[in-house]
Formats: sequence, structure tokens, C-alpha cells
Amino acid sequence: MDLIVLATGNEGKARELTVLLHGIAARVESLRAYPGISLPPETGSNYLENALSKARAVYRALGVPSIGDDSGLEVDVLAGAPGLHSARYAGEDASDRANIERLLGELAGVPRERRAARFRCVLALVRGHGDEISAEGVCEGRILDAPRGAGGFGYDPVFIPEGHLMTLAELPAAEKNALSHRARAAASLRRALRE
Ligand code: ITT
Repeated sequence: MDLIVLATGNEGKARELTVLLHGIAARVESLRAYPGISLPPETGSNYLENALSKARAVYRALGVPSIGDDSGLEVDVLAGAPGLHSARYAGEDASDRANIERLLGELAGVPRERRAARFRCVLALVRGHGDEISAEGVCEGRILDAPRGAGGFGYDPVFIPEGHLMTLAELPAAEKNALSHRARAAASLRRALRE
């Protein structure tokens, strides 16, 4: 592939995907290069539907292969919330900080051993009408009771991956990119493309 356009308006995702998908196409561009394109509202009932609808929208608009990313944080004690609604947990257009505040509020008083959670990411590549490939990645961990670190985006400051002592916002970007849900989904997408 000569060019892939990332179907995301989230700069944090675009930054990570540009690194994680390096070499998959001669060039990987973000939607920043195409300000006229807007993504459809997220009305799907699962991550795959949403990831596909973002990539299809960009494919339809530009006629070049596109990858959509739908992802979220699933907290066991909250029955999987915020899940599909992670981006707007504290309301439409909520900031990362507001979403984290709501999450920590919901978890107030919950002890460390009951704060298990995971990030999930589904990537969908649309290369043509009916030519669609998807892949999923998961990163297990737990939610802290206060934010730590300035890297990453979204809920990274309150998420500690299993087997680590630092949050995803404290770990260097290269380390997050070695173990994240998005890294695992990208690796799986590469495998699917080789098959
Ligand atoms: P696009 O639809 O434009 O791609 P979005 O931010 O609306 O951007 P989602 O609907 O997939 O994307 O929401 C995913 C939310 O889950 C995101 O806004 C973050 O709050 C959270 N999230 C996903 N991946 C994350 C990560 O690696 N680190 C921290 N939070 C993450």
C-alpha cells in the first residue's frame, strides 16, 4: 500500500498508530491532513462496528485505504464501564481530566484488589468495498486512586499495566507501545495482512 489514512480525530491515538503501523504502507497520514473530513457519530453496539464505520467513512471520502480505531477502558467492578462510552464518560466532548475524575469518583472506596481493568482496542482496515480486515488487542491492569504521570492520553495516568509499577502515563512512550492494547491490535493486524 502506498498510503494509509488514520480515521481518528484523537491526536494521542494518531501519534501511537503512526509508530505502531510503521512500514505497513509507504506513508501513514492522519486526518489532520484532511480537515474537511468528519467522522460519523459512534452509534455501533460494539468496538468493531465503530472502528469499521470510521474507516469506511474515510475510505469513501478519499478512496484510499483507511484504518479506524475504536477503544475503551473496561473496569470489572463497574460491570465493564466506561467501555464503549470511554471518550464521553463525563459527558459529550468531556476532557480526559473530567473522564478520569468521574472514574475515580465511581471507584471511591473500592480497594486495590477490586480495581482490575483492561484497555481494549479494535483496529479496522478498509481497503476497498468488502475488503476489510480487523484485529483486537487487550491490555490488562488496574486503576489507581489518583493520577500519576504526564505522558500518553485519556485514562493513562490512572492505569497500571499488569506486572508494572508505573502508570501508562509514567512509562516512556516506547514502553507503552510495546505492551498496549493498541500495540497488540497493530501486531495482530500485521499478522492478518501477512496471511
Ligand atoms: P476517534 O473516534 O476520533 O478515534 P475517540 O477518542 O472518540 O477518537 P473512541 O471513541 O475510541 O475514540 O474512545 C476511546 C477512548 O478510550 C479515548 O477517548 C480514551 O479516553 C480511552 N482510551 C483509548 N485508548 C486509550 C489509551 O491508549 N490510553 C488511555 N485512554 C485510552
